[in-house]
Amino acid sequence: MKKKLLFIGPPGAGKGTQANLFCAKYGLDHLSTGDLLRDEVSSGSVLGIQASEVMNKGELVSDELVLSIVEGRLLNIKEGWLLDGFPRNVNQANSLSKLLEKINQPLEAVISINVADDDLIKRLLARGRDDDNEEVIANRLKIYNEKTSPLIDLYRQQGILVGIDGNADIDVVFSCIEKALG
Ligand code: B4P
Repeated sequence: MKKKLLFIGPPGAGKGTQANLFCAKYGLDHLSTGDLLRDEVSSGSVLGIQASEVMNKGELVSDELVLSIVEGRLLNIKEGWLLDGFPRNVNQANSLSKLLEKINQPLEAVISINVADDDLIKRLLARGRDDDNEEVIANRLKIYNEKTSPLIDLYRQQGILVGIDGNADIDVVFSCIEKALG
């Protein structure tokens, strides 16, 4: 089983859902920038307050903040890891590739989870987090299409991209991911 992974996909595709299941079963460290940022927000720190304003508009938090969080965590992981929701733009992807080169741990596979926009919107509205309302979801999808989706081609060119159909029950999607990484 591959152990240095990245899950990518639009908001609500199920990156976090699948990453939690995968890490629990295979003992990988789960690095979700969304969760780490929400922890920062809950702590009430100055950085958390700034991040919360950005997240509640559906924008991307600054690369500087996200990179410092990821770098600190990745440097301390001994076994496998799964990046969930990072990188989200070309600058973050370039920084990640330099960091992975430095620690000599190349990415082994990128799982791209695909779900139709209408279903994404339904799922997120049903979840109802602070950043899950119609206006903010529309902005998150726009930013995903503009800034994050170009990374899919980048990883395809590197020969490590696997596309997964996310329009199915959670356990069915999970089995497809396991099969792809086995
Ligand atoms: P994230 O926390 O990464 O969340 P997400 O993209 O909205 O959701 P995800 O795809 O993980 O969906 P989930 O499994 O929860 O980002 C939130 C915000 O943080 C961003 O907008 C941004 O502001 C900031 N941020 C994060 N990373 C950043 C970075 N690198 N740089 C800058 N800013 C960053 O699933 C969603 C719902 O669907 C759940 O309710 C789930 O139960 C349901 N679901 C999942 N799979 C399903 C299935 N197969 N069928 C039916 N429902 C399903």
